Amino acid sequence: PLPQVLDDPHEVERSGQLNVTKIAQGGRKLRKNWCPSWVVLAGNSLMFYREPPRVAPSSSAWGPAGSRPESSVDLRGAALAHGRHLSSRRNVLHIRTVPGHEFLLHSDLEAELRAWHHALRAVIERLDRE
Ligand code: I3S
Repeated sequence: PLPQVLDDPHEVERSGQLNVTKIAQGGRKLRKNWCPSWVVLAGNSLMFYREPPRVAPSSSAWGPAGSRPESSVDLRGAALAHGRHLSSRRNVLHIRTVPGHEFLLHSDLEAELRAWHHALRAVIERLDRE
């Protein structure tokens, strides 16, 4: 199914290149597989694309034109934490969604990861109030 954001476009809160690994699916632990990903935060969704968009990101062009994200998660009720206990890497965030999907997000750039942390926290807090 298409993410809700396509029917009801929200402004992109943040997008950028991160290293991502899923570490659990529906509460079941997975083996780490770090991959670079173009990550987009919009509406109630965090979306993962294989490649960055070919056009400059804007509110109307936030993914590779005409393409769907490789995967997408609903951030309603999600838990956000530092991921330092889950990785030897620096600058890691841990996200756990209500259905028990867990992701680690990593950047070599500390400021970049901090900005993602703030943006994700703001969206999750907004969704908590809705
Ligand atoms: O938490 P882990 O299992 O020590 O994570 C490392 C492993 O997944 C490793 O893969 P193999 O077990 O297939 O060799 C990865 O290459 C590492 O990147 C993982 O650790 P970091 O600390 O990078 O999250």
